[in-house]
Amino acid sequence: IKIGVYDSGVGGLTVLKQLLKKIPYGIDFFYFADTARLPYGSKPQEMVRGFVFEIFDFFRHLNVDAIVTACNTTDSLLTETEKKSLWIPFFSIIEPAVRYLRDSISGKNSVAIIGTEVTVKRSVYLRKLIIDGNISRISQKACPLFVPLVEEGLSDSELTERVVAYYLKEIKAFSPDFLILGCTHYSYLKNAVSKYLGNKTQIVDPAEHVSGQVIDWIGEIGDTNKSRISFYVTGSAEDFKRKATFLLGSNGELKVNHVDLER
Ligand code: DGN
Repeated sequence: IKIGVYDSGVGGLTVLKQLLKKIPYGIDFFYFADTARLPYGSKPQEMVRGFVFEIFDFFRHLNVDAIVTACNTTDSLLTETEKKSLWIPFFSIIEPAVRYLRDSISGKNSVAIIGTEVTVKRSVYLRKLIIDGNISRISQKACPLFVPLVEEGLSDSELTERVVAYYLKEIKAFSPDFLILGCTHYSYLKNAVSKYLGNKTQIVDPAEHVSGQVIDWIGEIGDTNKSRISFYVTGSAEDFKRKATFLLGSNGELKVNHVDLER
């Protein structure tokens, strides 16, 4: 079984890591990172929609059997109809996190969402939680500097702590019961964010909720070979290899290929 996973950069590795942990056998994972065109979250919506359909075309050439989005920004930009009418199953990152919250909290709870500018503008989490989850105490905030900080390897720096305080000041005052990390890059900032917000706020990482539906779709796996990963990046392969080796905590040599999408 071949599964395509994509993001603009290293953020989606958090999703890949979860998938590998929960489906360690029998899968060929293809991880695509559009590093040459990162960040997605601050670019015009039509432009990013164009990028994502190019990525889907690339996955079509690789003959993947399903696509898992590891990018909230592009998940927010696609309509339900577009997701359903792809030639293979498409797994959303937003949907499972919303379901988790809907099932585990009551309308009395408060929720905050952080994400890229596009994700916040599209407000998919917000709308779904209000409509499906009956949540009325809800707020959201775009944190555009978070993605570059993570890409630069600065997740655990003092600079990040200051940027976290700068963006999350109002959210801290709102003191939500739950905070959704609505961008896969933000998983790397979990420590800094929870240190700033304090114990009252439970952090929800959507990357941890994606694998369930994928596992249901796969069903029984007869193949006992370890799952394999191939990486494809539009920017520097060397640079990505270095970052991904560190972030995945990998001790083997990662196979990273450079690709040009504008064929
Ligand atoms: N990691 C992506 C997300 O989950 O939205 C976006 C990163 C970016 O390109 N800004």
